[in-house]
Amino acid sequence: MASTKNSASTTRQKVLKNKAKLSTNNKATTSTSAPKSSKSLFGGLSKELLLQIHDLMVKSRVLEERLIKIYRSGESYFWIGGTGEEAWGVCLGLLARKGQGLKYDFMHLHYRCTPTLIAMGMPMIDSIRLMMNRSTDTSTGGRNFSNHYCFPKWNVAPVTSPLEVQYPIACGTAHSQKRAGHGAISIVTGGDAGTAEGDFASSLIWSSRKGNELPVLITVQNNKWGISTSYDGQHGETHIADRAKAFNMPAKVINGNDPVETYLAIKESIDYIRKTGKPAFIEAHVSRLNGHSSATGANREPGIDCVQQFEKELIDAKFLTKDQAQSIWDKYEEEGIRATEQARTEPVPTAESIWDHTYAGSENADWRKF
Ligand SMILES: Cc1ncc(C[n+]2csc(CCOP(=O)(O)OP(=O)(O)O)c2C)c(N)n1
Ligand SMILES: [Mg+2]
Repeated sequence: MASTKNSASTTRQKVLKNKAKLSTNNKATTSTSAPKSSKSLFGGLSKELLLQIHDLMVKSRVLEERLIKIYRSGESYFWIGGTGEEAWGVCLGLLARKGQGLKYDFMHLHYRCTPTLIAMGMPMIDSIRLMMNRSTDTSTGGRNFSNHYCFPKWNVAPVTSPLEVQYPIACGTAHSQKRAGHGAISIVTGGDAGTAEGDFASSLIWSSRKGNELPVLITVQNNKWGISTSYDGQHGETHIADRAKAFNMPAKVINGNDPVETYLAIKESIDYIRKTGKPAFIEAHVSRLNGHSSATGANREPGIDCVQQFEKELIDAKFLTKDQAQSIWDKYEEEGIRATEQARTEPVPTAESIWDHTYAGSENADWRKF
């Protein structure tokens, strides 16, 4: 694991140079310049915030590893999730304006979003109930698989299995938010391979029409893989963010394994969108630490481990001792075990409930009559 302070800050500098390159190519991307505070090791973020980010990253990692254990023990059918996206996802969740309705941000997330929801305050048991298909699962009543969350109370739209449909939907909520005028924005996340879909291209078009720009933060988590297809053979563009430049959006390429760089970049983009009502774009480079999903084994794979890396930086800076760090891991391990034991006692959905929340009662309700 290359996780010294020096290598972390070198990576930050490299990415900031990269961003500078993007912004010199396009006048509209001047807001991509490096935040002043990025010169210092932790970008001027407070110790309290850094420890909060670390705590939530650990919580998210422990939860995902618990979900994989549940899958392996035969208590669930499928795992897909966000190990490797903790730095990115936690910062995003902390920066979103959380609530229900047009005064708050809308979240259109993909299936690696556990860290974002943990940062927004989701208890572990909500994720475990979904994983174990319990009727007590508030997202889907036990009818969808892991990480396919839905929390209307926080404007978290349902995570979809078809890739990228969330991108144009985000333009829809952003349109309503613009009309309402409360300064709330829509935020959309998704993978690199999915950007091949027309829905992604549509979101660039709909969000950036001159005079009709929309307050939407369009993001891509680039882990360089789409199941088993590598990025390099699939993309003619150098950066996915280059595509946003063509639509005159401020576009950043960031190291999404670095929570400090990520926090500062997301904050700058969100501030810009709230102020101008116009879209912004972030491509975050992240790891995919347990492969695509349980379909490929969910085994640990090589890649930068953002949680371990950040923890080492905090310990080196004497913001945290090794013992304190261990007790955070232990605390969440305990919470995960307790939540799993609780979920085991709860029922799965009944056969009749298959008609709940469908067009039951309408002429199209019963497929047997088609
Ligand atoms: C429209 C559509 N096409 C194909 C799939 C099958 N599929 C599921 S995940 C995936 C790979 C997606 O890769 P990427 O967008 O990079 O996201 P990642 O899984 O790497 O986070 C594919 C092709 C799908 N779910 N939806
Ligand atoms: Mg990918």
